[in-house]
Amino acid sequence: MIQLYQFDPAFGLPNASPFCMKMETYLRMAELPFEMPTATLRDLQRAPMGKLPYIVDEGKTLADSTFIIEHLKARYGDPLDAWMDGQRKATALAFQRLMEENLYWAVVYSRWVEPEGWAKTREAFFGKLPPPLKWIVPTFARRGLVKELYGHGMGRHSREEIYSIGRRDITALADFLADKPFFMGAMPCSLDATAFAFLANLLCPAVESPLKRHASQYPQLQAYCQRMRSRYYG
Ligand SMILES: N[C@@H](CCC(=O)N[C@@H](CS)C(=O)NCC(=O)O)C(=O)O
Repeated sequence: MIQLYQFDPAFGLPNASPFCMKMETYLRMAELPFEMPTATLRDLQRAPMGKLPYIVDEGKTLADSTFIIEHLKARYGDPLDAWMDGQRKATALAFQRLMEENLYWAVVYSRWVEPEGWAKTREAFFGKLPPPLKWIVPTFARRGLVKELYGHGMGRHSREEIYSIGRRDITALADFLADKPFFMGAMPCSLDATAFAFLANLLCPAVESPLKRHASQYPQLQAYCQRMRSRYYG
């Protein structure tokens, strides 16, 4: 059986990491049996790319949610995306990139740099570590992410600019979803795994941020998250 290594659930969500939640949601949507061994700090250190999620499938370790999904499609079939034509697939890829390569960094800023977000993030990701690790590891992890944020480019913007970039992404998602049940129309597809993971993380009651306040203005985003949650995590 597939083993999925990810962080523990937090913030009342299946996962506070959008990439981990995307992976778990995809497995549920594709109805692939999987188990989740409790991930430890050692699992993170063992992760092939130093990040979670990763999976072990019949002895093979695979990292990166998108590469993992490609592997699963090749091995077990593609029940979610096979119905889409090239144009739909291209649009889905563009929205996936919007969330994973751009909006993600605005979320990182709100959670890892802003003091209020950091207090919650620290507890969610490191609260269960034994002392002295729970005092040391968060500081290094935060330092690393601030560096990555700067390397990506998002971290070079002012606070107001970062939230303005994030707000535009959220508006684009809300306008594109509009009154459709799923992102690409009447049928769910793998983009919904990413979208649900990101939107549920943005809207979760546990963490306040300007991004959350903006997303909350769109009832279709709230309704979408409720729909996805009851359909796949019910
Ligand atoms: N492209 C990767 C991104 C995974 C990722 O960024 N995971 C974060 C959590 S959201 C992580 O494990 N960070 C730990 C670290 O950077 O040390 C994917 O799609 O799986």
